[in-house]
Amino acid sequence: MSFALYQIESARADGDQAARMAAEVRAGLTARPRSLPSKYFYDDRGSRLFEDITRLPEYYLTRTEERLLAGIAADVVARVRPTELVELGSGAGRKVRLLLAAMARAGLLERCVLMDINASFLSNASQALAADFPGLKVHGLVGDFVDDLGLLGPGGGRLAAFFASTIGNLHPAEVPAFLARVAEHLAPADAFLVGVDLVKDVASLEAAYNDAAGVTAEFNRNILRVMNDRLGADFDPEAFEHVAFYDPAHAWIEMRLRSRKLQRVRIPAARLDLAFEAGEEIRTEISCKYTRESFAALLPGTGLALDRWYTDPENLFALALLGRASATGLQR
Ligand code: SAH
Ligand code: AVI
Repeated sequence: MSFALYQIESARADGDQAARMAAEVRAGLTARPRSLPSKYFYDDRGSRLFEDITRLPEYYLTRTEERLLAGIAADVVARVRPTELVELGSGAGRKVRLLLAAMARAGLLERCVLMDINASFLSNASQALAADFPGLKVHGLVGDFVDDLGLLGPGGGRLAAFFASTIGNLHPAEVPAFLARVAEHLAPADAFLVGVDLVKDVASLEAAYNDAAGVTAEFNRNILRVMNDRLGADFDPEAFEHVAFYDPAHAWIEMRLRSRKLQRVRIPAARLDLAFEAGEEIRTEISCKYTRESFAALLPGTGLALDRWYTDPENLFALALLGRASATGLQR
């Protein structure tokens, strides 16, 4: 008889999380332009909608990254020789399997740590990995990869991964500090593998965020349902229109929700009573697109340096393998 080995830990108590969410939402919706933090897309419905997005014909990101990863997993494992794999923002935890399999083939696999803000997706993904990789110790961390990285503890034999171009959902000004915090949890021979969506023609970029089936629009509006469920708000999601466009000056896709009419919204837990004009918008997400140069420009001073830059033949997406700056011999 064999036991699936997995355990789940939470970064913070539910009450603390609710208070933080209320404060963040209040700050975002009272600022101009109004915004909501994109991490609040991901309740169970939002996470399922993201999974649906990954299968859309227009959304080239997931299939391109998965193919690329399948081709380089053995090379990455041979270079880093990790015994532990960490995935930040793990979602359904599918891609990580390609690295775990390569680690198992190399006789290295011991432990996997998944971190996500969605507790039930995290628990399902942890359980499934523990069942499918016998003997693997799986640790699920419910937390925010911006604020709760301390839960990871010190590195050593660690390969951390951040797929999907989720790094693009951070403002570029926040990325160096984020990378520096990741570096604090890596030992000198450890590494960080980061999925990066690349700058390309505007039509392909905009199609990926304006799919014909309307799944991205539902995903976008889901953030309002999350506000209703968790903060007692009375948003009518259908009274907001999905907007997504490429901003070449910032090299990011911006998603917004545009009020279809003059309307009033109450959010009791955030102590808000808001009036939206017809046409008024809430920014819900940025999704930054990089080149090798613009991504490399974020690294100096972070303690991480670019070791390998893997791309697909069409140059749609990249996986950047980052090592500790001192360990790769480059300047910090
Ligand atoms: N890694 C998966 C899922 C990517 S979707 C893939 O490659 O397909 C982004 C994931 O990050 C979601 O599962 C979401 O719940 C999680 N997420 C978003 N913001 C987060 C945050 N601030 N902290 C922790 N997890 C977050
Ligand atoms: C998770 N993240 C990388 C996705 C993206 O493409 O920025 C989220 C998403 N937003 C709209 N479609 C998908």
